[in-house]
Amino acid sequence: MKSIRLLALLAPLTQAHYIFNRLIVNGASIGGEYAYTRKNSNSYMPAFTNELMTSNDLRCNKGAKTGGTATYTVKAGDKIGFKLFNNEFIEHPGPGFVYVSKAPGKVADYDGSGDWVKVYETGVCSGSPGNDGSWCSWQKDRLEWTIQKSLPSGEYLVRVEHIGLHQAHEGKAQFYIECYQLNITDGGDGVPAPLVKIPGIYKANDPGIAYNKWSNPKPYIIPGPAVWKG
Ligand SMILES: *[C@@H]1O[C@H](CO)[C@@H](O)[C@H](O)[C@H]1NC(C)=O
Ligand SMILES: [Cu+2]
Repeated sequence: MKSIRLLALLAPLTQAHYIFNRLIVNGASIGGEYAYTRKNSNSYMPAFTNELMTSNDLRCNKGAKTGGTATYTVKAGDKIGFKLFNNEFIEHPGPGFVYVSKAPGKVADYDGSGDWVKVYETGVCSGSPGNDGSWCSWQKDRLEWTIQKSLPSGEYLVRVEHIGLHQAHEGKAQFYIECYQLNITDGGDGVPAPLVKIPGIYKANDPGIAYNKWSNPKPYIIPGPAVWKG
């Protein structure tokens, strides 16, 4: 009885959480859950602002490790999808991002301590940021990034992130972060910029992190560095 009531309480909350753990390449699903995604100990639970801003966990989430994940080979120009576990949908308002970092050697052994570049972002499509449906990623089952053709070839740590803003006014933005390992071939001779380190991309009081969507929401300012266009 007690446990049933507890489940009923928890179900709507946990259903709203999500994990980006399925690789999609040009519309085709590649491997299963976590085939090329580093597992982390948060699973579908979010990490919160106060845990991440100055922590190495901001790279690939808590408990994500080097060594145990396979790497998939794709081509520059491919459209990469990061699909949610269990055919779920993004049902928190907020922005989405992809950041990449070229590994100095094998990406499987790379901890993400080098330079990163933001290669994709999505924010408000139309309407007020206070309305959940205004966010481009609302009720999508994945974030998608087309690899810039001029991105240099190499093994990359690919970090996908969605930030749920519904509790951000209480200092509790919800971070959903997963890292993929991609071997990108047929790349170009672009010079990705600006280069940033993680942690270091966000501050707790950035207007896009400590955002209040509930009362007279201000125009949303996307946090982090500019996107490299390629
Ligand atoms: C990356 O792709 C190159 C070119 O196809 C290949 O030679 C290399 O073995 C691949 N590396 C990994 C880790 O898959
Ligand atoms: Cu949630």
